[in-house]
Amino acid sequence: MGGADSQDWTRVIRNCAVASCAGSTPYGLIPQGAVAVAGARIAWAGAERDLPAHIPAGVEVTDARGALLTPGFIDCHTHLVWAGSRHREFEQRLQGASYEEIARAGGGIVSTVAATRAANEDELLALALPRALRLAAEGVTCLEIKSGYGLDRDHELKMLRVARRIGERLPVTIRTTLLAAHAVPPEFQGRSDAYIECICNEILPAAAAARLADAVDAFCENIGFTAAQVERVFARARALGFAVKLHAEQLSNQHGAALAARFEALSADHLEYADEEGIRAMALAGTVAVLLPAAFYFLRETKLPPLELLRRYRVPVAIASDLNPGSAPIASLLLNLNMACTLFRLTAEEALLGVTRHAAAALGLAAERGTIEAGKRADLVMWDASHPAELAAQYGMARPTLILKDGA
Ligand code: DI6
Ligand code: FE
Repeated sequence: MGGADSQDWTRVIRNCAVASCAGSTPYGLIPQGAVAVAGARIAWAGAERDLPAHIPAGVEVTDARGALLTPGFIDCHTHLVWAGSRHREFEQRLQGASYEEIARAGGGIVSTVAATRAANEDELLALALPRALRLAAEGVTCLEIKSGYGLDRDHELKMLRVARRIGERLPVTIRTTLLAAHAVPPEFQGRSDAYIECICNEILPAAAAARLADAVDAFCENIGFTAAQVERVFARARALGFAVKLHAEQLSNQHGAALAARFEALSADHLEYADEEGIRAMALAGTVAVLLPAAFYFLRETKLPPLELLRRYRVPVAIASDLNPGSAPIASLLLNLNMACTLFRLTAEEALLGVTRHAAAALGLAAERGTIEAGKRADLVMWDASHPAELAAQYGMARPTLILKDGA
């Protein structure tokens, strides 16, 4: 893995179990490994025995004493900017109301919209920062944040500005996604096609001009938007140069996965109700499957995503928190790592690749991040653990002891 030319090294972490998440061996594991950093990038990774005998003076050397080293974690699907609370809805669901019934009755996403529209940028930032900090404290060094609770041009752009400001306040790379097609806002109730027109003609161009979004997403669902409506949003988004991703087959089969693949989406997310046609289309398009166990768990869903089909068609599987106030108010990617195995039956290795290498691919960042390989950004996490399977095999005990973001 790269030549051990130590002249431009700034830091070496040695005597560690390196789960590189690269290559094709389990975890890309280098049991007695070492990693050298040069500024913001990984300069070399390999076996401890291949380190140069003499490490130049001035290079900071950390003896990991056998501790586990992983790539920085990437949470590739969150809605963590919002105001208000959905605890009333939680109580309604405990009384037997379903998520869909509540949404159709005007609750759900729309109830968070009112509170988010009423909050200004600074108030939203003050609410969102602690959530992002919780994720960063678990080793998340790259985070995707969606809009979707503004549902008009000014409030959607306000949300995206807040998301960007989180990246200025925390050592976390932020990727922003415009999710104006999340729900129909009150002023367009009963006129969903008119709202789609507003998204295509007003909100998307404004986000493109302001350069506030890295991708465009939509909620393709019977309580969201139809495949035909999503197709109009995606056609406009791609014409404006956006990458796309899609909330697909979360509660029913709308053939959203195949639609996402047709637009060469970076990812299709949720996928509990995806069928073989959709999975095959994703495989051919290189679209990543993002599974969201916290939403499955919190909504007490029973239909498991088709993991065997995803494996058979070799579709990369990512795992993300889906952190949002309604369906996944759980600010922990580590818990999702465990639930990916306990609920969805991923292996511990698949789950770790799901929050590193495949999560990077779901954000279009595979060339830069997600594995410990020479040339990639030096986003690294050392853990008070010694084997990578420990991270999925428990919750709340394995903690980061060192987090490097771009080498610092
Ligand atoms: N699917 C979800 O589970 C979230 N958004 C989506 O499209 C729910 C968002 C919310 O309930 O606030
Ligand atoms: Fe989501």
